[in-house]
Amino acid sequence: MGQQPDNQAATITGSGYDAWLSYPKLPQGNLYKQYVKWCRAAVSVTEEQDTVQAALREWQRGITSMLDIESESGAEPAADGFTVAFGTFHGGNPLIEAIFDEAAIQAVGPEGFAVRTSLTHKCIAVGASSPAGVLYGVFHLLRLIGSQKEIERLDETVNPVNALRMINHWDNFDGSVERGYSGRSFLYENNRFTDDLDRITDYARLMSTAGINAIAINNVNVHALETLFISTYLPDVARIADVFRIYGIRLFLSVNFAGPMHEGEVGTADPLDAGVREWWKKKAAEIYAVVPDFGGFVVKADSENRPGPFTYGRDHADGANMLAEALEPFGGIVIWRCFVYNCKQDWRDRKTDRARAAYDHFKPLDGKFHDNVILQIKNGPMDFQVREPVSPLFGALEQTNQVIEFQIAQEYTGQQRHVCYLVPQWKEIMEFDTLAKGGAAPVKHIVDGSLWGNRFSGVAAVSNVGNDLNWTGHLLAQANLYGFGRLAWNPELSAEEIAAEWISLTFGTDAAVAGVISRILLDSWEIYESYTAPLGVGWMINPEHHYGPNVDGYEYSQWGTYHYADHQGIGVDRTVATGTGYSAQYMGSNAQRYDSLEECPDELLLFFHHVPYTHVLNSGKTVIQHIYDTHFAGAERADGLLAAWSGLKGSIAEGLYAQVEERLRGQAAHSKEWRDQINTYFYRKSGIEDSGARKIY
Ligand code: GCV
Repeated sequence: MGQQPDNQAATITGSGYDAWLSYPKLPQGNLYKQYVKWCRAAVSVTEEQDTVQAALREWQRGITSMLDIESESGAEPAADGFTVAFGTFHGGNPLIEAIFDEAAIQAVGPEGFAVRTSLTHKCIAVGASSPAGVLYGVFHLLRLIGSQKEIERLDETVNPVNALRMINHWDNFDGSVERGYSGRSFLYENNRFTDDLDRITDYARLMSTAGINAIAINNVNVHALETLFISTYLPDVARIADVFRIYGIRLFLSVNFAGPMHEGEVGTADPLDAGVREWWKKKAAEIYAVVPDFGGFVVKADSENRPGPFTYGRDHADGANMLAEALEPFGGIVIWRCFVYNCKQDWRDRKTDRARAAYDHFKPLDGKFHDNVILQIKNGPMDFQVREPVSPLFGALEQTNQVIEFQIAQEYTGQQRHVCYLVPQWKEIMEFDTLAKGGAAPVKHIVDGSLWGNRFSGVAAVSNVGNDLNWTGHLLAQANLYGFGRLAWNPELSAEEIAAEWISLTFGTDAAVAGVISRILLDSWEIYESYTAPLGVGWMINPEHHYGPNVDGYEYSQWGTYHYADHQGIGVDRTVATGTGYSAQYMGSNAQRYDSLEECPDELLLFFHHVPYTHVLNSGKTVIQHIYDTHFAGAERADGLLAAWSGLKGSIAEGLYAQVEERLRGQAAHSKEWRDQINTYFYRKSGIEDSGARKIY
């Protein structure tokens, strides 16, 4: 991007660094002429405000690159008088003030924008209530141009559906990234904050143009030194916040619940202890003194060996409310994670069930949290598997702010070595009807706050970026990062639309190229699922690093596997009558459907039921034959992804082509390992032959 030193320019071209801000040149033609007509003149911007100026820079960069024209700000309009103007509604720009009347202004929310082509004023105007809205609006216009849409008759008002659109980094101060698959952190190295604010600026540009407005910069597993981010390292935190602010992004920090003890000043972290409460209040004041728009804290407590209120016999409302009290005077919020479970639990009784944990812990606390606490709930009851049911906590919490947590990092979905476009999965989850309030209560209306009228709500996700030049390791994994932001902004966008946007902004508008890449993306989740985890079983991965097949491998399998396979059958009995009773955490017909062997959807059968290998699915196949067939087909389809991509050679930049080809080649080979390990394991376990008599190794 423009910020990089010249000597890096050659490396950067074709590297993917520019991502969806690469602004590929547009083809000549009628639309091109239309764009030049409107955009070649001066752009009218009257505000000096940092974010508006950032929007101006983005505009100039975009049209110079896409249309090969320069546009000065404030200079005279072109001879024929066409121009572009943007600014806040009351920012003093006469064109904005003339084009948007009071009704138009009223329709725009705090982060929204209106974009209108006024023939009277010969002006395309982007108006917003806030500078961040201007930035979003300008990028919207650039996206329209970049994806070859008409701009002659624009009249749109666009507001984000979700108020909080957040990225969680799991970056550690030593420079490692927990579940990072794109190199090391670009925020820290060797227990120092980076000096490369250019890269942070480019990151903020990418995030804001995807619609992100909040970023937590450190891992939820907060280690000793990161505990000091709220004290010793505050000046460094503030430098990053200064960059984020320009792009409409509020900075959050993950904090260690035992912070008061780590810093040695207070001998306890008991949330009801007066000294502890004072300590956090003092910290909050210190933070806001240097980061006045600080977002708040993200907290992982009492989970996977993290400290928390349970140590003191307190509950999670006690813990969260104590922090909330400290932040409230400054407008800060506490994002308290519901990923709370005992990783050392022994489930051999077949009644103890990790899937139950979030609901069992948090449902009884509904209504007990302060209104600046948000519960952050993972999309499923377990942990970002390729297939899980939706967490039953959605719908169950009627009086509690909540955000959904997705994982853009592909921990269990190919670790950015395999392509797995996750937007279709996230869409399916957002559309799931929880049946709360008597029905028609999809997750998307719970997390956008409309169902229960929450004060705070939104969508968060674990980041997939690192210091790899292309940010995400696998170039196609950028589509997940962009897609998350877009979906968080507007859950009504389809996976196809988001893919199409990302493709045209990254690769240009060649329809044949777009068709191939779109197919690869849209098929990829199904393909990945088919050669890895059948019928909702999950977890068949190597311990610790979680990459690659290992049917009994997951580190917490010492108490019995997560699939419960023996020589007769497979799957986890989560029914009420004979299993863990997890199915009863759902509402109404959802509970019945999952509990019933007949009605349970095939793709989740083994999540809810333990069945013989000969059980016949709704598809008409037996479970064992389904396993064989999907693994053979999935591995073949992985070859197909590579073949499809190979057809793009010569049609896209060589650098981009080559890096994806290398990943898809690796994926195709690795899919065979998955196929063979899974098929062999279940063949040996069950002793049942493949009806197709294919070779099982
Ligand atoms: C940050 C999973 C991951 C952990 C992660 C945890 C969490 O267990 O494997 O690396 O820890 O989720 O979400 O807190």
